[in-house]
Amino acid sequence: MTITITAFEHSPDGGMGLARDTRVRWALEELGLPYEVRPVSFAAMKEPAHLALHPFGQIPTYEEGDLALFESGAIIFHIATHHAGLLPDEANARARAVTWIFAALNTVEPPILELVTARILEGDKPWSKERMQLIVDRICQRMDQLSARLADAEWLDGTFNAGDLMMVSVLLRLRPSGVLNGFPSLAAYVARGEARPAYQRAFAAQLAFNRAGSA
Ligand code: GTB
Repeated sequence: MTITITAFEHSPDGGMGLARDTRVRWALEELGLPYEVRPVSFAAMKEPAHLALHPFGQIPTYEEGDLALFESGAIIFHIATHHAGLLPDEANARARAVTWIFAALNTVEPPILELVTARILEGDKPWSKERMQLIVDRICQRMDQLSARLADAEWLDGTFNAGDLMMVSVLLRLRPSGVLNGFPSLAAYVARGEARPAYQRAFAAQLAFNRAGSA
């Protein structure tokens, strides 16, 4: 059955790979699963046809036969549980990998998103600088804890799995702020993720897609 995902028709980042279709593409590339991408404009995202797929009018979505999913975490969890290669076989290791997916989305991503939102929506407020510093402090606390856990390991728990894919994807969003540079072991961890051929293919595909869209 054909897998179809949705992506921005024109990503605001111009193809830097920060929109969340990239992480879904990455998971599909890791598993060698072919997929199609349907571009969606900002206007179309809020139209009934797309809202039927995604109640919040966002990308990415995932369609395969009768199944329609939204939320990048749920999509990657679905892909990883239905195809071998992104989750360990051993039950406890598998549960720990799933824990890292949740940790990336629930514990690490929120303050990173808060920083992005504060920059875009509150950057002109008189209190913006102080608020931004508070958010950066919260992010740094998480980065300290994460780098302590990663220590000298290559990946978070044994071999690369969907937990690392999600964590690297979340940390990539932090890079434009420069905060990641303060955590060399995490910057190296992200670079290891980016160096994976599947990530490279996913990144190149979304870049080509964005360039074609803006041509
Ligand atoms: N929790 C959902 C998930 O994980 O799938 C969040 C989905 C989401 O935020 N989608 C965004 C979206 O559709 C795109 S990825 N936004 C349009 C809207 O809400 O109307 C977030 C994103 C957007 C832009 C950049 N960028 O340009 O750098 C990076 C990330």
